[in-house]
Amino acid sequence: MKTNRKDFIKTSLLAGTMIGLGACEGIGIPSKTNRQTTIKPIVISTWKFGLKANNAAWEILQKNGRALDAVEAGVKVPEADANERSVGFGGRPDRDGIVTLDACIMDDMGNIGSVVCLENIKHAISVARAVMEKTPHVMLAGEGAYQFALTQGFKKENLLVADSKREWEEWLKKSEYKPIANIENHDTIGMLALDEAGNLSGACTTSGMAFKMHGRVGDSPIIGAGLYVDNEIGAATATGHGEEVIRIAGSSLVVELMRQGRKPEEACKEAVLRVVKLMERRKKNLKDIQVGFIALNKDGEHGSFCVQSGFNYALKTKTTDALFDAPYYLKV
Ligand code: SD4
Repeated sequence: MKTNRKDFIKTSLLAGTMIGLGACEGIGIPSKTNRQTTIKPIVISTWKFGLKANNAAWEILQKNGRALDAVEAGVKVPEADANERSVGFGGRPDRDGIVTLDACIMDDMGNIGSVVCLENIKHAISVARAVMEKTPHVMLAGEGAYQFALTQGFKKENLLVADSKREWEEWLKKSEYKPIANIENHDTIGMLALDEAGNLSGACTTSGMAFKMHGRVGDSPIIGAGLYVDNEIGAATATGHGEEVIRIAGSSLVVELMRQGRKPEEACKEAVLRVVKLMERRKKNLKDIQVGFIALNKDGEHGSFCVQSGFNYALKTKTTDALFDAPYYLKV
């Protein structure tokens, strides 16, 4: 089910009314009333592939499983899908024709793990989790990450599918790096979950911007940029042009804004306004980029905001399983 912005506002207003009765999911724009009950479990994730990913996460959440296990299982769905051309197996390559993956994971205890520029391993998120749980470090890069993955039993696989190879060969004819907002499908899955026990976790995984320079790292594997979780406050994750997300330490900022009292959508909006401000200061054209945030607070309220139309996110609770268009800044 896809919900457009108009329906989203309608639903949000209805939700705002129902929160007062203590009976609703608190969708979208926050209520002014105090929430009586926390919505849990709940899972949200970026883009349309989030719908299927949420279902996998839900399998765990509905059995009172940990949010950490849920987000890992959830994002593994697009990672394994060759038709999802922006994450894991089937992801688009860099300009040298090499698929390199970035991923990170964070739990309710402040444990973190991340891999950057990982090659030939499909489930980058599980390698990130292994970094978190089995090493004294929080981030492994490139060859070191790959060698570590092999020691943990991950199998070497060719991640470059025929369609991606063809697109890359086509791209080489002009070799112009001009990522177009929402168009090149350079999407990332970021997922946030609150489990029945009231604990939050998040995961983020991507093949990054198509035709990036070899060695380029985006926001997605950087804790604080592509993902942040504070189990006392809430969690946030980002998608879009990673350079702009890193510039404002995006996901950490969203969580800090929630700590200061902003509802999830307000916090996401304020972070997007920071992106806008720094784009304007640098005299860059906002139309050339997309940045979207999603956020989930400790009460199970969620929200989203992005630079321009086109970004959507998936929500799953006991009563809702839907895709929503995120509200956006750029109206023309
Ligand atoms: C990156 N943020 O590598 C990722 C890409 C993405 O929608 O999310 N695109 O910069």
